Amino acid sequence: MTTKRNLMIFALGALAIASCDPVPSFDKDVIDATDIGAELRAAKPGFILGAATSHHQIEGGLTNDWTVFEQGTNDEGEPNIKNGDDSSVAADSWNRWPEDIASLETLGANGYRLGISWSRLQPTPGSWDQAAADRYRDMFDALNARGIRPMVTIYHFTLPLWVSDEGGWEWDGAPAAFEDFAQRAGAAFGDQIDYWVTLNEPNVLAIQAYSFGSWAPGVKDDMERATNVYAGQLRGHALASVALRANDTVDADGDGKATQIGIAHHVRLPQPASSYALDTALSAATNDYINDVVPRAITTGRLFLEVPGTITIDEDIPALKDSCDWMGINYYERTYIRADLSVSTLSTQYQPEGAEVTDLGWEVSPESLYHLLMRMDRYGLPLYITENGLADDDDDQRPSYLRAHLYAVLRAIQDGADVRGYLHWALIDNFEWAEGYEGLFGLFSIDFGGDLARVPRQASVDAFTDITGPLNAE
Ligand code: IFM
Repeated sequence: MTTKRNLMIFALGALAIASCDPVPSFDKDVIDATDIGAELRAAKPGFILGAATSHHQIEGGLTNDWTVFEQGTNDEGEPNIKNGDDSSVAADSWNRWPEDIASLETLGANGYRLGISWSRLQPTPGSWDQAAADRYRDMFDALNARGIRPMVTIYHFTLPLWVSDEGGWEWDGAPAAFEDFAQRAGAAFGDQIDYWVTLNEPNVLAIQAYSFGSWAPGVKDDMERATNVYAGQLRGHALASVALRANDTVDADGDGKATQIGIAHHVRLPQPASSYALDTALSAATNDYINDVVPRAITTGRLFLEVPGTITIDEDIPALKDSCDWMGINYYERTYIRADLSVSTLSTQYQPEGAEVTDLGWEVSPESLYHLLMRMDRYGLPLYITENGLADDDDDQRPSYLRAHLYAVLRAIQDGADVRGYLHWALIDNFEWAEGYEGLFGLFSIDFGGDLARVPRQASVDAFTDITGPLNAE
C-alpha cells in the first residue's frame, strides 16, 4: 500500500520534471571553433582548471577496509577485484608525488583535488601520525608554491579498520569519529588549505557497497542498509563541517575566507525507459535519491531519503543547513531507468543503443552535464566540477570528450550557472575500485607493475593545454 502511494507521488514528480529543461544538442563544428579557454576566462575570471585523484587510488602502502576487501572473494568464489588486482602499490604516489605535481605543471593546471587518508593519519582511535601529516604538508606546500590550489578530500570511500570493525557508517559512533578526524585535519593543514571536500559521492558508496555488493564491505541487495549508510555519511558531514570551520581559521589564499567546504556530489541524468507510469515513477524516485538528497540536505538541513516501500528517513539536522560553501559535481553519464520491482533498487539502469561509450561502457553525453549544471545551479551554491572524465586507454576519445564537456561548462556559465572550476578525473591512471587496473582514466598513463613512470597521453595533454593556455594568459 505504502509502495503504491509513494510510487504515485513519484509519478507526479516525474511529470513535473519531464516538463522542464530540454537537453540541448551540441554541434561538433561549433565546439571545434570555440576558443574554450579564452571564453571561460572572459565569462568566469579566476576559473579553476585542473585535475583530480584520491588517496587510495594512487598512494599505495595503505591499510584500511578496502585493502582487506581487495584480498577477498565474492559469493561465486571470484576475487572481489577484477584480475585479482589490489591497491598495495597503485601509482606509488606516496613516494612519487613530486612527479604528479610536475604532471600538473605540464598541464598548466591551477587546481588539484587530492585526498588525505584517514587510516594513514589516524591508524587507531585518537592517534595522529605526524610523519604522515608532514608528508602531506610537503605536498601542499609544493602545490601552493606553484599556484596550484589544493582542494582536499577527507573521506573518499575508505575507512580505518577501527571504524569499519564497528560497522562503518552504520555505526552510530562513525559521525563523531569523522568529526574528530576533521578537527585534526583542519588544525594540521588549515594554514595551507582553504578548499575542503568532506565526502566523495555518498550516494554511490551506499549503492555499490550495500546494494550491488561490489565494494567494501560487499553487502548485496540491502537498500535499507544502503540508505542508512547514505544518511550516516551526511550526519558525519554536518559534524565535520562545523569542526573544519572551528579548526581551520587561517585564510591560506588571501581571499578573506579560511574555509570553503563542499561535498563531491555524484549526479547523473536518469531518463525513464518509456512513458509507462512505473518507469517514470522510478525514474523520478532515482532522480531524487541520486541527485536531490545532498543539495536539499545542505541547503535546508532536511535529511530526506526514501526507497519506496523499503525505508524513509526524514530528519531535520540544523548543522546540515548551510554546511557547504559550494557544491562539487561529479558527472560521468546519463542512464535510462526501467522499473523492475524484483530488485532492491526497484529499477535497472542501462545505456541507450548505439551511443558512444567509453572503455567501461559509459555513455558519452556532454549535453547531460549542461542540463545537470543548470538544474543543480538552482540550489544557489557555487558549483565546481570535482570529477568528470572517462576510461580511454588508447586516448582516441578523451581529447574530444574533454573539449565537449568543457564546452558544456562554458555554455552553462554563459546561461547563468555559477560554475567556478573543473577538475578532470583523473590526473594519472589509478586503482579503479572493483575494476582494478582496467578502467584507465589518466591524462597521464602509468605502467602498473612496470616502472610507474607518468607518461603523457599526448593528445589529451595537448587538448588540455590548448585550453589552459588562453585561460591563464595575463
Ligand atoms: O574512480 C572513481 C572515483 O573514485 C569516484 N568517482 C568516479 C571515478 C571513476 O569511476
